[in-house]
Amino acid sequence: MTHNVFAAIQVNLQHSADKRLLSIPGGRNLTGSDLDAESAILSSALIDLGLEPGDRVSVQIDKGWMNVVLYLAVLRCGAVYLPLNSAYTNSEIEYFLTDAESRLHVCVADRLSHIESLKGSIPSLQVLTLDGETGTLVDAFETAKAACQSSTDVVARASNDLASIIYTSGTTGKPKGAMITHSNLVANAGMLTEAWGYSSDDVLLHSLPLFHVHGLFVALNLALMNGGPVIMLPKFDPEMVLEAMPDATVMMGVPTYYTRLLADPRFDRDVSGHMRLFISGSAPLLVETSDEFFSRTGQRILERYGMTETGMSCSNPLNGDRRAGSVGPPLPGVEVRIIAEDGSLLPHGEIGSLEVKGDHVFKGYWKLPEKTAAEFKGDWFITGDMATLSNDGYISIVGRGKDLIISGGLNIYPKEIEDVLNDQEGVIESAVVGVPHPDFGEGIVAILVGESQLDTDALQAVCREKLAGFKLPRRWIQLDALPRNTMGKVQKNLLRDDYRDSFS
Ligand code: MCA
Ligand code: AMP
Repeated sequence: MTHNVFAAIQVNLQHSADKRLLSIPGGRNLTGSDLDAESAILSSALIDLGLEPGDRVSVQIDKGWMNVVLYLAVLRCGAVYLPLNSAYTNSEIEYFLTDAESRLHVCVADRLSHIESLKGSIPSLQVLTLDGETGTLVDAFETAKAACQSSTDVVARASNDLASIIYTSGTTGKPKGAMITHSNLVANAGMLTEAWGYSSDDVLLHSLPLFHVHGLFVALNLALMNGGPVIMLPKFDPEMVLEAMPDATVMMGVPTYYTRLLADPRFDRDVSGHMRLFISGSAPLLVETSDEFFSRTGQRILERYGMTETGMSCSNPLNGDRRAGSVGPPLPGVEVRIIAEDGSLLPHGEIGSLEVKGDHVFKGYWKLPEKTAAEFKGDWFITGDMATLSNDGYISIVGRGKDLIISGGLNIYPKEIEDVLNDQEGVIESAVVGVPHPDFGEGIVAILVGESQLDTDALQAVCREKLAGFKLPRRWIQLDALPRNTMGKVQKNLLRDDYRDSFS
């Protein structure tokens, strides 16, 4: 028996052979049998290129149906899918490909020459391009199709074998590759199916990117594992979302999606009337947003909580009390506990470090056994989030033990930006903080100490060259010194208080 997660998806593709499972408005519609057949062809093409089970396939492309076929083909041939945010700059990409020892990289044609230049340091690297429906990946697909190379086999994988590596940043050092196994994905989709009553009758409105756990494993996997149709938009755009909504039943998004929908007066009970479930996660959903959404639509957004390393761990109930400000009880099969600084278990209501345990928890960080060991206590994974557990079993995330900014659902570790700034001439030191932002939840402020008056335009330009656009500070402050406590540690809480109105 194989534990390849693709096998679990394939059963549903075959049950829904003639059903339209993936629709791109204004573009292609693919049935279950299309997805099965085309992933078989592309999987043969990948094997033909020399790809072996366990090889890493890194992918930085635009969202589209071919992205879905590629994802399925990579799983099918037993390789490891490594999605990358299309906003990452060339220097960010270089680190991921080198660290992961990528065997195949799929990118847009514009990035090709840079990736080709990495072949000297990553000898086994091959590169294919994909721009919408054209590129050398499509050529490889067509060649395999013409040669009738479409092995229907799904390459056998053990439950603990890797299905994916997704990089996540950290408070110290370089981003770490979270190793996600086939059984992690099957387990998490099973939990969510049960918790959210997901079925083949559901139609998912998919506007999230396909390069994070949220859009790929929570949204897409859940729908495909249930044989449920997906309406896939290229990105979150309120106009397109409002148009597709009357045909959908479930939507998943980060809080920014919901605040942007609420900002549109056309979003009302009529447009949302066909929907059975709106789900929010990746960042805290403000109680005001939840309440405003409820009064506008008559529906309470269901908030859930998870991480790249764990997939989803907690969710408000489908039936029962969906509590604004809480992420609900643990999902079926998940255990949670709240731990004090001294390692003891805390009673209900007290704030402590949230730890989780279950079949959804990842295998560890790629090539980093010490970091992995440091973040586990036996089978318990230390999330780095601060939380409380109520008497009736609801978790509330009340803060972060880690120095992290979440902007529009994207995680940003200040250290990465501070490292770039501190390297610049004239900068003595810097502190980067997140403060309330009406659209993104949190916005980035850089506070600098310089030898003389600093040229913030020049600093902005350097950041833009080295860091993805969503990591750029949008407000710049220069001080004579950073506030420090008696231990010499920068007091970021004071800076956050001082500049909290920067975006209001
Ligand atoms: C884009 N920009 C941003 C962000 N996104 N700035 C701050 N925060 C952001 N999130 C900047 C760009 O650099 C650019 O600036 C300008 O905004 C316009 O870019 P564009 O791409 O057009 O922006 P947008 O379409 O308005 O995108 C905003 C968005 C998007 C819709 C909120 O970021 C998004 O879809 N976020 C969801 C991310 C997600 O899937 N998160 C899940 C990960 P400039 O012009 O100056 O360059 S967390 C996860 O998976 C865990 C497991 C979980 O719990 O879910
Ligand atoms: P990532 O590392 O990108 O997977 O992001 C995971 C982090 O996002 C978690 O550790 C939390 O800090 C945060 N997060 C995810 N969902 C929620 C939520 N519903 N409420 C508050 N924070 C969340």
